[in-house]
Amino acid sequence: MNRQLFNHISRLLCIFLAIVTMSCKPAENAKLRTGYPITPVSFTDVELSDNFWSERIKTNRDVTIPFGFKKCEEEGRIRNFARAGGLLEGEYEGKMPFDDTDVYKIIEGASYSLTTNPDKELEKYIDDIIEKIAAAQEHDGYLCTWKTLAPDTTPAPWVKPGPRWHHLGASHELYNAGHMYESAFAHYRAMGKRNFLNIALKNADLIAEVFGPGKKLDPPGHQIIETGLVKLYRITQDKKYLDLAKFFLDQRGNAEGHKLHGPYSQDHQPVIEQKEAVGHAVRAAYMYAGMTDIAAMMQDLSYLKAVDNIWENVVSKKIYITGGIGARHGGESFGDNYELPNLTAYNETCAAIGNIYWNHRMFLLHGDAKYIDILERTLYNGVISGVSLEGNSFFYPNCLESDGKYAFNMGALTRQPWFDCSCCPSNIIRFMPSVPNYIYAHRDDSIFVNLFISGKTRIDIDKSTVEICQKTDYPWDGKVILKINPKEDKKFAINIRIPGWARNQPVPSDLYRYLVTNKEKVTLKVNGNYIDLNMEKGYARICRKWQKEDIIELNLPMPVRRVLACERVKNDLGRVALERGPIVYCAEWPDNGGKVLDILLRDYMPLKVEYRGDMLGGIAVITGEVIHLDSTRSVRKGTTKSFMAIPYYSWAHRGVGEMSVWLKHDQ
Ligand code: FUB
Ligand code: ZN
Repeated sequence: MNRQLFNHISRLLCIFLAIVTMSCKPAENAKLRTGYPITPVSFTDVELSDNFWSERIKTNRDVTIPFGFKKCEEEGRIRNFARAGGLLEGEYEGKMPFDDTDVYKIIEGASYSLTTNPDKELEKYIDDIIEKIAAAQEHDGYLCTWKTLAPDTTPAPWVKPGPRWHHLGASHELYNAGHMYESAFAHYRAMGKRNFLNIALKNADLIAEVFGPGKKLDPPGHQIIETGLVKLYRITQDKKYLDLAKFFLDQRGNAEGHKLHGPYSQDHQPVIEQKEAVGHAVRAAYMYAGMTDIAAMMQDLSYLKAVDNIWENVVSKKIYITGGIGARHGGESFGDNYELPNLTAYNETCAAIGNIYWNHRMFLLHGDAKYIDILERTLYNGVISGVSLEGNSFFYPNCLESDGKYAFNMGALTRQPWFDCSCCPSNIIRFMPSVPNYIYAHRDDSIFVNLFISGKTRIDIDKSTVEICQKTDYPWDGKVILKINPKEDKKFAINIRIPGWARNQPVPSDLYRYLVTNKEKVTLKVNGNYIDLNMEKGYARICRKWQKEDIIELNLPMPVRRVLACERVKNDLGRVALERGPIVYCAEWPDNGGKVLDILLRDYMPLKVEYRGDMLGGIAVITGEVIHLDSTRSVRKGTTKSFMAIPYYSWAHRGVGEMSVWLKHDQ
């Protein structure tokens, strides 16, 4: 080849490589199309200024993310990548076949966190880990450090050693891949860099070569690759990834081509025929999220019908009042309909997070506030209970009752700093910075205000931009002020969610109900004038020509509510729970003379609310009087004592002892 031609080709190659690896602006990446009729406003366009979530997100950034990376360093998760890549000598160190996923999940959380709080050192640290991940990737794209380093051994007794793709029901190879895609998507979206994304795409290309019609037909034992592949499709618009996601889902329940993994892995029946939530709850929640993606993006009516059916089943028979799902420790699984024990409730933190991912998608598909009601209940209760206020200890299961003796949290009676299987801490890390994603959404000329959290946002609708500034003390107070600033006078609709709890409906089913109907009305004002609530699918819809500085004032009365469960929930019979606004309460031993399981709360006993800035990071407490039942007597007699309930998420910060969400009650 002559020198000139060589130089010319080299120049072209350089330009090509520059284009391929070029960073786009993070903000542009953040707006990747979802394929849903409704588009969420990206967290990169939402700036929080509240006291509740900002604090938690900051703790996640300052404490939990560095803590998680440190644990991954200490326990060899990062060394595994270096070893698999030949950068370091040594063996696989993990205790689980999916230890790689914790690193991916922490990179995901850290990437989101970097968009709001740039930090060059952290960015460089992540890039260094990505180099190790790249080194660990085999030439054809395969990536799973355990299989590369020690295919003939097993990190855990329940998974069989063997070559690639062996024992897929338990090997977690495709689960590893799915978390990698989710993380690479987040990293690309947040940082605009392709270094991680390229690894993910190469791996997905391999998987698309190996699996598919006429090739390997096994679906993974543990879902998540489905939503991960959909995200790769969103970036690349390469339909092969979307088709592969659907293929994996379609293979479930199809015994031709693989031995069914069974109900534990939701592999007992074709997914489009499934009506009841069964099996391992995290697997299920991720799968339902993936199915909702397929229903929306491929406009597949059979998938739509299936997710609608399963959702009805969960919401009317299988969800805890905290939004937790997955009642049983055995198999980390859903129980039977109405099987919702309190002391032994499993409610894995990951399952609650999965429930949020799923319900958000259901909202984006249907535009109904009932999905956000479930999302909000889960967010304020069943998810954040999973991490301590200090951000460095965790619940894996989230029980609704403690006797101070049953070691429900992987052998411990309270939160633990980490677990051999650390899926829950790393899921908290990846989820927390994305909370601002769930506040606003838009469709055509309509804006949705879903959550009440102080801050500012800019929303592009119908070729224009609207700024919204939200002020509220939610979840402690139900007053919300929204200042609307369209770029120019413009007619559009603002749909403000009126939470189910403010409409006398704790959940969108008859699983739970309030003891007494609250007669106080939700009110709405525009520029100081009361307006009627024009309700549509759980939203008060205000359609008008908006002008700069228009003000909406929403008032959601927040009395203390007593909640009853439907009679078929045996464990809650004769019991009452307390709620205020979106917060579920519990009674804990330090506030109630050391005991709470003997409490009887009479229905007529008045309850008060008091904000205590000095307690548990600042909480509204509920106080009153209760009877502590005398266990030696058969009749309901006992001693009247003062009572205090605290938000459920804030329990277990003051030592081990009794706690209960459901308290005995009578009239
Ligand atoms: O199997 C991977 C993760 O570990 C699951 O999602 C959790 O339930 C835990 O078993
Ligand atoms: Zn978990």
